[in-house]
Amino acid sequence: MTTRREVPGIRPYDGPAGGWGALRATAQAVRLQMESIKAPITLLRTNQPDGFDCPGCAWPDKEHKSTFQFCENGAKAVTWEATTKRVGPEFFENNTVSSLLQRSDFELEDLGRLTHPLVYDRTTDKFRAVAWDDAFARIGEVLRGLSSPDEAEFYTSGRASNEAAYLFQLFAREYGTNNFPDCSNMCHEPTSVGLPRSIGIGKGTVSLDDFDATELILSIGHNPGTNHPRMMGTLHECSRRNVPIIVFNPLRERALERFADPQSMIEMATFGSTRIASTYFQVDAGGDAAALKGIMKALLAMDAEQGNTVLDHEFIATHTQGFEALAADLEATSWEDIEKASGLSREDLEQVAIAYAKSNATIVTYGMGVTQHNKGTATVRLIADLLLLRGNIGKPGAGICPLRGHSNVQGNRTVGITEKPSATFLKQIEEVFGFEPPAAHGHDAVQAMQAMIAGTAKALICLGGNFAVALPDSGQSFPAMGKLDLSVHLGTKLNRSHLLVAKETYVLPVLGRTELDIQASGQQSITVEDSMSMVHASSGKLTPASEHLRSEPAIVAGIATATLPDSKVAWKELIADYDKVRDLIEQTVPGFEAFNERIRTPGGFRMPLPPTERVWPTPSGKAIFSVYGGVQEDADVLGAENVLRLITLRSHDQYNTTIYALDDRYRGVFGRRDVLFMNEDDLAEQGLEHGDLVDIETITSSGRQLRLENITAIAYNIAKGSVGAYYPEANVLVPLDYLDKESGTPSYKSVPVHVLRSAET
Ligand SMILES: Nc1nc2c(c(=O)[nH]1)N[C@H]1C(S)=C(S)[C@@H](COP(=O)(O)OP(=O)(O)OC[C@H]3O[C@@H](n4cnc5c(=O)[nH]c(N)nc54)[C@H](O)[C@@H]3O)O[C@H]1N2
Ligand SMILES: Nc1nc2c(c(=O)[nH]1)N[C@H]1C(S)=C(S)[C@@H](COP(=O)(O)OP(=O)(O)OC[C@H]3O[C@@H](n4cnc5c(=O)[nH]c(N)nc54)[C@H](O)[C@@H]3O)O[C@H]1N2
Ligand SMILES: [Mo]
Repeated sequence: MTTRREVPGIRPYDGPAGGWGALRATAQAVRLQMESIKAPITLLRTNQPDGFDCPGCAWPDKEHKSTFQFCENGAKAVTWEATTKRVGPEFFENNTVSSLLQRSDFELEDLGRLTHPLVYDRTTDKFRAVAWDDAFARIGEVLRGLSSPDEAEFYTSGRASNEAAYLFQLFAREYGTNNFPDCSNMCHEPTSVGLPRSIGIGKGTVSLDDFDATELILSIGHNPGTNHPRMMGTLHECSRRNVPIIVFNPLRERALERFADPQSMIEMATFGSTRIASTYFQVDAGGDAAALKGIMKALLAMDAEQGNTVLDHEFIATHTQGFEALAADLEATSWEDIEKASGLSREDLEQVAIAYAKSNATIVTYGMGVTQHNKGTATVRLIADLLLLRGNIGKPGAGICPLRGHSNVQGNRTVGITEKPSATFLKQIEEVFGFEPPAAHGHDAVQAMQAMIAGTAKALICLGGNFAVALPDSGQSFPAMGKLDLSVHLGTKLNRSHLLVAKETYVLPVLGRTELDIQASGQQSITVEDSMSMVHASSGKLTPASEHLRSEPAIVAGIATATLPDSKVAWKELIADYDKVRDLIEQTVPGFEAFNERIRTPGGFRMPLPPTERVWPTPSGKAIFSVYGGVQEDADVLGAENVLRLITLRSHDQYNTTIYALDDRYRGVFGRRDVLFMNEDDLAEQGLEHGDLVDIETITSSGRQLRLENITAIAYNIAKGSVGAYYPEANVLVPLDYLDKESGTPSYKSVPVHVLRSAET
């Protein structure tokens, strides 16, 4: 390799993921945020039977009663919330909103926990403390004054508990709208839309036990070392059993190559590590559909050659429909197109087909690398097709495993956060509560922002999240926040969306998941549903960050009572005892029978998943194969010259729009985030060198100019033609209308861009 110039903050990382580096980073997170005496106790309570659910990710724990599972990024999430830093009225007295907007996302949240309810005062350009009841009264007044309930948008972050989310949707539906933009719309919506069409339910079908019995794992488009760190323990165990793990990812992610388990005394003592991927395919960004079609095409060819012994024909005949159409489409798709679109060779894909044919039980895991694409829903369905071909759904050790994002994003959907509610759910609401909920479909996240840009949305109530920063095209999304009459944010820490003030803005500080929640009947717990449909209780243990905080359910109830004086819901009683909220969930949502009883057993219970028993809740009662048609997610822009595919991704030190620190250790980036990962050949073709300053420009169909300037291009092991930059900074480059039409999810991971040398300054 040629010697490269030194670029500040860029140093190759040669070790395995995990190991001592992870332990050091955990200690560092604790030191920066917490008193060292409290920290170990707090961390030990994470994911324990009587403790709180880790706010980090939705990966399950073995029955939620195992010994403490070490996880660096879980520790960061917990210490971020349990920090001793505070930001109170005095600080806001001394700082205008305009001045705060100059601070970085990292600096804003690093101010610490919010302590008082705040209202924006336009005359001083400052936030000041406000009494809870005054805030509720005014919010209620504005909401009652809108000319239609559909002028309000109700956003939910996947962090919200089942109880808070259920009350939130109940309030908004009684108020009169189905406008429920939620973070799922930016995340796993292709799963929620695609899987019901294929297998009848929009959730994964595997449990942790299946990983004990699996013979092959295909891991597509997710980065567990950073985003689902507790999954690394599972992958580590599988690898030690010699289960092949075939990875598809344009970037070489260290944790998918080698991992040292901090729980393993031997690996820690010997500085050893375990391979994770048995084979690593650097598929092109957006090339997964082509790759999946290639594997299936090879599989069908093998089946024909080997006397129909490769596919599970009995399963296909008994349990599925649409096989012929899939087979015909695969026949019509040429290897040439597959190779070109995937960036992988026919031989490679045939090898995967051989491994797949050999395995008696296969799991496919996938994340944002699959969903955040123009044809995300269609690609999710191809994953289901691949599994169905060999009967890999509804048998031990096999199944589909979408890696959910937020710790309760799946639960929110289950309890009614959806802009497209089913008729049965609405009927249940009407029967139990005696009001008629609206039936017309509401806005998802992108549509909500489009309505704000158009000026037709007037109020935005956010149950958590950083709405404007998470959405694409900041150049339009940021100013749209200012057009609103009212914005209300329930949050733990200050973020940019709070500062993009509307005519009136309230920031309402909430109790975090780690904190004690005491209501009239005593200490409360909430519930969450993990990626594998396990529902369990979570109870905070820490003293709240401030005596003025309220719980999310209590704040929702406060706003609801002020907005709907004649509400049919007994808000006060529900808040006094969350068991009563759960009783209502039980009465209105299927699968929650004996809810309160079952969450009192350690580990909780599993929501019904009919496909695990080969029951397919589709209209025909069968699992349904899909036809993708072609291999490209969008053929239009590919003809243009020098087009690169921009992937926007998370660093190791970030939680969505929350930036914990500026390092991305496993990718060798330290103290900075203004970089563009590029393949060496792409650098050379563009006449660039490692360390050069570049501007990135999106190729849009609308003619809108989307540009990010003065980013440092760095040579990286990434598929040729694909480039990578950090979210949320790169959101200025993502077009708002460039999305998967079936699910509405933005194509955050395949933005067509030009990369140009920055003008000399
Ligand atoms: N610590 C931490 N944990 C988190 C989060 C966090 O920000 N920080 N966020 C939470 C949330 S909300 C979510 S949704 C999840 C996200 O978890 P992931 O799904 O892991 O999300 P990303 O980091 O955005 O990207 C995942 C991977 O997709 C790859 N990729 C990009 N494009 C493609 C492609 O076209 N094909 C393939 N095969 N791969 C591709 C990228 O290289 C990257 O390795 O994590 C959750 N957990
Ligand atoms: N370019 C690009 N954009 C993306 C993505 C991408 O990969 N690329 N990923 C998308 C995905 S998958 C997602 S899920 C979104 C998420 O994006 P975000 O909206 O950023 O997600 P959150 O982590 O929910 O929001 C962070 C905020 O939640 C608040 N918060 C933290 N804990 C609590 C709590 O307990 N209660 C309340 N009420 N508030 C709390 C804090 O104030 C914090 O500022 O971003 C999407 N945007
Ligand atoms: Mo997400």
